[in-house]
Amino acid sequence: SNARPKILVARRIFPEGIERLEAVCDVDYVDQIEPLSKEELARRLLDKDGALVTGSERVDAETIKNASALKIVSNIAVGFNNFDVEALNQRGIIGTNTPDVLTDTTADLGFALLMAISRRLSEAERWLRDGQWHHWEMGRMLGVDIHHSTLGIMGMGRIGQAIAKRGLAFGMNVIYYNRRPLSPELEQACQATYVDKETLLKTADHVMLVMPYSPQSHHFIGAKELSMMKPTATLVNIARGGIVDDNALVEALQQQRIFGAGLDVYEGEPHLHPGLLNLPNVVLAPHIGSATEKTRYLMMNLAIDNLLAGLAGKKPKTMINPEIWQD
Ligand code: 8YV
Repeated sequence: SNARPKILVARRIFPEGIERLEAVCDVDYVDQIEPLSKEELARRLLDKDGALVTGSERVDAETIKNASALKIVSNIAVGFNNFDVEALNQRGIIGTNTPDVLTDTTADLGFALLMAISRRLSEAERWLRDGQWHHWEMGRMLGVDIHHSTLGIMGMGRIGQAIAKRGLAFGMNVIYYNRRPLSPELEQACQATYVDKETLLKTADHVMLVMPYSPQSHHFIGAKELSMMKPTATLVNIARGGIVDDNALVEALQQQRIFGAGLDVYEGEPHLHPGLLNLPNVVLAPHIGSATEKTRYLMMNLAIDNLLAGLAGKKPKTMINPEIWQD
């Protein structure tokens, strides 16, 4: 008789997910919110056919080296910079992610951060809670406008395009930079104009980062780029830490060389550059871009669908390395 597949669930997920998996697999469940160490992850993978991981487990040549039965690793995240795809490909191991289901939710948070930093919401609330509101004042908490300004989107994938559409509704002029321009049809759908990186930085009133992290996008925004931005411009990062050089960003914010930054992701998160915590002109979120109840369930269930498909020898819906698939 066919043995049930052995799988690892490397982090706590919703109980419904574990129930789905336990119905058909032998589950090694790491029911905790702390990520496994690299060694422990490698050890637990030794006898597994498949694994469900999150964006903070690093899956590379070393972690999968002795996992001789491993067929598939399913990431509960759209970003897969935690995977060494080349190492997976060499072993013929399937990798999957969770695109589409989180696009609008993440675009919403990008817009929330853009609006919050532009209108100084966090700073204003801290001031109010601090008991400082005694009089109306003409010059208090002056922000910068969002409507009818120029929105510059770096990285025009699914989430970038969803942000562009939100920008349109605010009457914004939308420009974007991407590795390559969108097709005329897609450009038409979000009324966005392709520009080079420098033009975007110099002309945007609001810069939104939505590109994948890779060695090529490491410190894509550093001191030089920040110095090209308008002093009234805002910067939002809902992509990945490491795309922004946080040292350079803290310095630019301390010297008020840009208006402010709205951040959901950080270099070395969950540890933040200590300078960020002391700045008034930032809005800081703890990597919650995809965090709505509906979307997190959709992500979990898509990741489980992918895992179960791969284990059953079927092509998973959202493979990150379809090039290794043979019918
Ligand atoms: C994940 C994310 O929740 O999808 C992504 O790429 O950044 C988030 O939606 C996070 O990576 C944990 O897996």
